[in-house]
Amino acid sequence: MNCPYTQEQNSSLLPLNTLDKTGRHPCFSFNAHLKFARMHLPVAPYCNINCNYCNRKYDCLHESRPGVTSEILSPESAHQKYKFVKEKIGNLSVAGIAGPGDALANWTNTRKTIELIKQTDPEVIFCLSTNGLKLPEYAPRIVELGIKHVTVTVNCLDPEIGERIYRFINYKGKRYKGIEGAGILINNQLAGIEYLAGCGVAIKVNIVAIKSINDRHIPDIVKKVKELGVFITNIMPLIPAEGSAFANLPQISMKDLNKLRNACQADLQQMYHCRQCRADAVGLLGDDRSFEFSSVNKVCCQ
Ligand code: CLF
Ligand code: SF4
Repeated sequence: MNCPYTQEQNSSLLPLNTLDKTGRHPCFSFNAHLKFARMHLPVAPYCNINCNYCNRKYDCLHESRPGVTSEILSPESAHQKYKFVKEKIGNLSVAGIAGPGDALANWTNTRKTIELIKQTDPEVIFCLSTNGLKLPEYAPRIVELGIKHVTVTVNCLDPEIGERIYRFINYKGKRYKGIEGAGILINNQLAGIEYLAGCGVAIKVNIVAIKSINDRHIPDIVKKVKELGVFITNIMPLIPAEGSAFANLPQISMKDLNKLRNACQADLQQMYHCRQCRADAVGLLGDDRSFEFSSVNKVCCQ
């Protein structure tokens, strides 16, 4: 799957109109993360796969991890909220769609939200986060919409490892499990990444490090996605979420995680400053203000 727009790109050859934005993106640029804020618009409730580490039912304002949000917004309310937050946070540079499900499994909402915000703020950087299953279908539309920053979570290249991480995928009206499901997911992720990178989109690959399941395989993932033109990888520790299949798995230690990141840094730029944000996070990466801007005024898990 090759991008029809440009012949060849790689991370060091991102076009200037992408690189200019990357310098203001707090996740893609370490230097930007203390200066620029991001806002997640939780307009994507559905997901088309089932990762064993995910539990989106657990909504808690004290909980900070991907998949958690206090409210789901329509594209129109997300647009209203964006305008409100932009007035209060002048250094807001990124509008991101990071769930709580999958941005591409909710494409109508995702596209509409981006179109509405673009009319108000043509300078904002749009950012999408996806499991990648629908990338072959939507990558051309991502490019057409002018999105220059995309994150794809790739936890393995080998379907035999994948069947231990993904319970199932729902694809083109059918449910696939085991090696077959993991194989389709991995193929789609890699094809979509190659296409987007070829079109000059900056790609970050998130990798969830899961002890004794994929941790030793991670350097191979980094090498492979580098070949495909990925800009940066973000190796994150598993958060054993209550109620998920991996609730009782041990977490990788920060020492081992950083060892892994340092080893992979020899191949490709690594992200060290990820905060594993909520799907409705607002503010600087290190200063989540989502509670301040949530219309759901409740406190849970006291
Ligand atoms: Fe959001 Fe993700 Fe875009 Fe950033 S988060 S969609 S790339 S704007 Fe950033 Fe948060 Fe880590 Fe994600 S700190 S979890 S890497
Ligand atoms: Fe949960 Fe994201 Fe996996 Fe979907 S892709 S099951 S939302 S972690």
